[in-house]
Amino acid sequence: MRIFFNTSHLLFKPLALGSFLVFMISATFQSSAQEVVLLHDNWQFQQQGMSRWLPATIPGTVHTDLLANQRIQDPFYRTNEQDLQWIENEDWVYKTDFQVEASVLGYEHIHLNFDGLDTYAEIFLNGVHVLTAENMFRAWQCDVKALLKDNNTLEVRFTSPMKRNLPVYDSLEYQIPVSNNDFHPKKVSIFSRKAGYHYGWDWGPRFVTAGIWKPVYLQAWNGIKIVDPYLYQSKVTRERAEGELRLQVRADQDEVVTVELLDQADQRQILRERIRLKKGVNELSLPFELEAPKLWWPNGIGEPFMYKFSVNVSDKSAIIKTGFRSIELVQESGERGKSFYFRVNGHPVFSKGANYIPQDSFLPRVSDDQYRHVLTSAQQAHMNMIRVWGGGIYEDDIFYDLCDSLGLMVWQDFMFACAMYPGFPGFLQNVRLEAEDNLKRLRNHPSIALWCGNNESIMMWKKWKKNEIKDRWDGDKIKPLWSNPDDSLEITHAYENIFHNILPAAVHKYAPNVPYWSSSPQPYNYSFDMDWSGISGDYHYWGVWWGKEPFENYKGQVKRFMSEYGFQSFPPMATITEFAVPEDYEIFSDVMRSHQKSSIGNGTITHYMEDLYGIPKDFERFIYVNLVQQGEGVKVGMEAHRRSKPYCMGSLYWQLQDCWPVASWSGMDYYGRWKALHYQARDAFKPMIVSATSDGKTTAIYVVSDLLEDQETILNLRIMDLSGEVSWQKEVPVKVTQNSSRSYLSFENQQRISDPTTQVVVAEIFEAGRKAMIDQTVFYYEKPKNMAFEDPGLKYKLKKEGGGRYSIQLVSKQLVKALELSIAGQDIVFSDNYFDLLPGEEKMVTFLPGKPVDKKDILVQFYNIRSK
Ligand code: BMA
Repeated sequence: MRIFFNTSHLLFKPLALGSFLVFMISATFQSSAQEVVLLHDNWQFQQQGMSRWLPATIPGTVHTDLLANQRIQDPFYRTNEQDLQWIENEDWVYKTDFQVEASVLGYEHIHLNFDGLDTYAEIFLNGVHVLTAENMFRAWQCDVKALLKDNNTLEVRFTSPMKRNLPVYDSLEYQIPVSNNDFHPKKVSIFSRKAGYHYGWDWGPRFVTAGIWKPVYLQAWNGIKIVDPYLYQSKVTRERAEGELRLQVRADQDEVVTVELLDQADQRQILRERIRLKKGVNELSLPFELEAPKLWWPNGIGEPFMYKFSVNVSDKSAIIKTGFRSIELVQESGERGKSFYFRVNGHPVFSKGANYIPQDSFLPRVSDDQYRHVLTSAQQAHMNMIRVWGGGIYEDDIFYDLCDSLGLMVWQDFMFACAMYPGFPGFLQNVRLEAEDNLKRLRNHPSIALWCGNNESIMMWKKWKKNEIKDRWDGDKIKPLWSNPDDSLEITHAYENIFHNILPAAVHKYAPNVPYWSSSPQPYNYSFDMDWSGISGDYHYWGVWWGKEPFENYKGQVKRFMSEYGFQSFPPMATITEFAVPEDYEIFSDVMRSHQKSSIGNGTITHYMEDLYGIPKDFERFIYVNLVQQGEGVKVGMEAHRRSKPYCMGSLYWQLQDCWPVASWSGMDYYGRWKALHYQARDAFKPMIVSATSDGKTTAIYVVSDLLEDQETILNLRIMDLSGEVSWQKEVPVKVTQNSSRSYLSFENQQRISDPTTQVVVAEIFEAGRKAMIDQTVFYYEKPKNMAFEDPGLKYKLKKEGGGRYSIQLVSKQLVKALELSIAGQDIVFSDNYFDLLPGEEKMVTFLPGKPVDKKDILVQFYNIRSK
């Protein structure tokens, strides 16, 4: 079972109903002229061709229903994934019987709604075919007024995506290139509009799911219906917000109605107009103005203020939650290329954050608490941007509601990743409608800062065309990439159609105040022959990891906007014990390897470990060192990016979290446990940091500030040995300019550092008057394995603080490297973890456990002694 910490009880709510509930509430309480009837009860499912029906949970997936009925073992346990691949080749049928009350049947209009069907489904109501679905990302509706009775049967027949698409694959003479992340020898994932990661990824298992994965319900109403209300913001300043209330109103007759927009907080009327409706669908666009709006700001810069408006049309009402902000993607030519950054409310913002993948292979079981934990953790790590990566899903409404309220900007990919796509007319139309559905659903969210066409397709296409990456391309030798230049032209045309025609046109039409960027990464919003040096556009840097370059290379590879970079670790032991048993505790065991999907994963982890930390023999110790190396290594990148501001204006590491328990690039694992990386991100992404760097000759101490105002501070620098003896010290008052990065102190290494194995630099920045410490950094010249660390003589005591909180006070005689704290049997987020403890300086770490803690529950690891 998946348990999340830091939340009182893990309510396993089957799904996040988000704005759907808002709709229901407004329907129930604001008008009797409409009603919603959820159809989630009484479902059964069957493998096509088998006689047995089993109970099913809706929303859900075939895999989780099979699991609940004990037809399969836990898909995430040990190597079970391998035994469950048959499920993707079968067809599945779901059915329910339901009653409809006379009061509902009496409505003039009744629609059947599916908010999500995964993926190929035929729907029958009372034996009559009412819908065909073929896109997981779309919502489906149909008029069922004439078919509904007191007692009804609803049947949903799912066709296997493999059965459906293998013939399509076979019918093409050439291959449309797909990366090896699709684990099947015949890569059909691109023909289905279904989450790419379901077909396998280099951090995810292959579970090609099927099912009713989002709510299904009847919607009944009389008279008028409000559809897709949208508050379009054409201009937003501190003084005024201007725009249009755009909506569709469906009317049964010609009539005159009053349309009203009210601020729910104070019932202030923003707009009121009498409108003459025609029978049928009316597209309305009504200008509004709001004086002195409270603005929506990204995390760390200001409050992400949200408004809640009601839109009233005659007797109907809908809710719009939104925030006012202007957002621009600024690409201005300068001496060294072209900028790439987001200007929010006129203010250039350095984007700090991570890439986000879906939270589970089986999406409907992600609870609201899990969304809250993951995104609150991002906000606590001072992130202000999350990139929803294109191999997953357009996320649930609750995801965007949380991003809105936490001040997390969203870089939203359309769902295309690491592949080229077909250009069949039906496919293109499917994509067009998918874009329309999702843009309409999401466009009121102020957090959405960018719509991006795809992940890495254009970059890979360039490589595929050059045939540069044969080694990453050996999964599919079944047929040639293309047999003649026309095939390749066809693929190029499909690309242009989707990413330079259909998607930008849809963004322009339905969410016109959000910028569009056709692929990540790319230097320009595009041409096939681009200069990839990174002097413009966004950049994925994988020299560290794929290229086995040293972490130090993060410093030399700083481009305008780093939208991906990262390094792997295994999850913490508490998570490994969930899927493995002690006999599996070896990274090359079958079980551990099946939870390591990167082709170069284990070899690369050990390569870096050997070089920097040494490889412990003991498995648990190996896991600890792996966590430390991931956190410390990736942090080198984060700091280098921030120091390079304003040349570089974004740092999004790969990846925020996981979709199952696995070795991956994530900072938080599947259970929401913070790895060292997430702690390091929280440290490196603070609004103001002190950061040291050396080019081998000179050491420079930088202060980076993302704040809106200048700050008076004191910068203190010490060079000390491992027992705390200071050989040189300097303190200067520093006025840190708002939104800047600058080196305020430096020294020649040769003059100050005589023995890099025993000396470190400690830099600290304090508020003026030496009040509170803002940030501290410890800088090393040597690899950890070469440092002359000794047994530090660490002492610590546990103290009960108020409100259920505890503190651990730590002190040591020698510098303690990478101190890891954990509490036996509990999942805790500490006020600090995986830190270096300075000799002789007491440090207090606080935490809020779920149950009382005793000193013997405290587990401490540190790097100094490498006995094992
Ligand atoms: C990036 C992503 C993913 C992948 C990751 C790690 O390029 O876009 O496709 O999982 O690298 O290899």
